[in-house]
Amino acid sequence: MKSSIINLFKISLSVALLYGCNMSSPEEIVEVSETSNTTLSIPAGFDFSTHQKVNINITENAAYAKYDVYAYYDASGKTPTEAELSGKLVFSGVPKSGVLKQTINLPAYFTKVFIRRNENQNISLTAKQIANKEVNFNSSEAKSTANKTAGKSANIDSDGDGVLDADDAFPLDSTKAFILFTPSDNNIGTIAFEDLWPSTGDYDFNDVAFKYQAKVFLNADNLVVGFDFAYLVSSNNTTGVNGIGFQLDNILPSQIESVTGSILTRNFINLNANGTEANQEKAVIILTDDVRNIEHEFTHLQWGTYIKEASNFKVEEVSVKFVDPINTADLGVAPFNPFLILNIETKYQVHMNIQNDPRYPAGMVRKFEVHLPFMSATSYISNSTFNWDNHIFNGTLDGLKQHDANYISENGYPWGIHIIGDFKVSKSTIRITDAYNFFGAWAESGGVNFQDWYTDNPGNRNSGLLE
Ligand SMILES: [Ca+2]
Ligand SMILES: [Ca+2]
Ligand SMILES: [Ca+2]
Repeated sequence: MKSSIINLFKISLSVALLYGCNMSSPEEIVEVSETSNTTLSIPAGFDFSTHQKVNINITENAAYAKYDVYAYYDASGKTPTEAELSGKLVFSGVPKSGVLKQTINLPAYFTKVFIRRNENQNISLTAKQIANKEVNFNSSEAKSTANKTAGKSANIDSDGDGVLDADDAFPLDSTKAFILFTPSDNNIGTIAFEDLWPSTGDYDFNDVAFKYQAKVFLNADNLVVGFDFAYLVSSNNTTGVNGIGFQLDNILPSQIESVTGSILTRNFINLNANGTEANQEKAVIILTDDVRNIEHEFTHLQWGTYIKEASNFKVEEVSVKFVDPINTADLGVAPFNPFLILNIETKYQVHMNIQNDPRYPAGMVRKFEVHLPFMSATSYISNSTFNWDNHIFNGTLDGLKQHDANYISENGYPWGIHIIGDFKVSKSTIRITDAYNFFGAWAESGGVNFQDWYTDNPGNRNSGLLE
């Protein structure tokens, strides 16, 4: 299974490199506008999210039916073939007591989901409009389009979990039956951070960027027993030591049986016995304490030089198991509450003493975090009694708290952005507003206009300004 994930990431990266280097067309002529330093006027409360959390509510009238829910978008609105749905599976399940509910993350511009129902090989595929971030489906709506009598399989349930072998993603494991993917079974998401917080950055969003795919394992009751979080750091344009992780905002550390796969080598992260971060109110999972840990090869850094070769990074995976099965509503939707751990001082040490090996700067501490807008800092940060250094930024602790309130800068920008899909970051020092023509208009509309600003639709982006 892991090799297929690696291929998925590799394919996405090679496509990114291909497009980044070789594509050229008239609308991609590089022209940095004179509005580079524009301050964005952001409607109050806008969180810069490019996605929507959609509740899928399925009501089943038969005793047993298997569902597959797909995320698919076509501007023309046509119904996809089964082949076109390949790779776009978000989750599967068999309703329990007639009910199947999950919450999924879809790009904001998606208008429909596609629900495939299989009741004893009577198969239907129904397009359902998303209304008020909900989809309600009743099995009476299902119109069978195929009756594959020839392929009827015996009603075998080898592991006895109540899900037939043909429908069971783990036919020999009674603790697991289905998978919920974010974004889908053959797609990845991207999280990109600015690392100058709380100073305002250059907003190129390429300081630390990583791709991810989450696979949440569900049992026959459609409850979560664990999940895998695969990730690939695709950008690390910084001389500091930056870690990455995420908080499960509604899960306590004690609900987690184990976390495996965290890559920690810098001795500033303390873990509980179960692998969650110590001294945290909520469950915090650290992916790595230094994104450079996961390069294939050492690339020597000096102040002002960058690691740019994404192929130097490899796919890693963290696996989480729960003590007792939990609701997906409690788990939240991947990528959960992701954050960057900043060690700003390491930058300065590198800067001031270039002879030191920047891989091992002294004085790394668990201090600053950068989150997506309106996401909360971990309790480690909120409860910290650390003597905040004022020299790094022109502010007092009060000033810092103001910055901390929503992770949106005074000039209206976030320090992190999450995209459902393979997001191409800007070249260094190229502001996102220059690389992406409609980012500014999208943000100032509160996310209403230009919802597909980050896609490669004609006119959206200036490829010459992207990595
Ligand atoms: Ca089974
Ligand atoms: Ca099973
Ligand atoms: Ca930057």
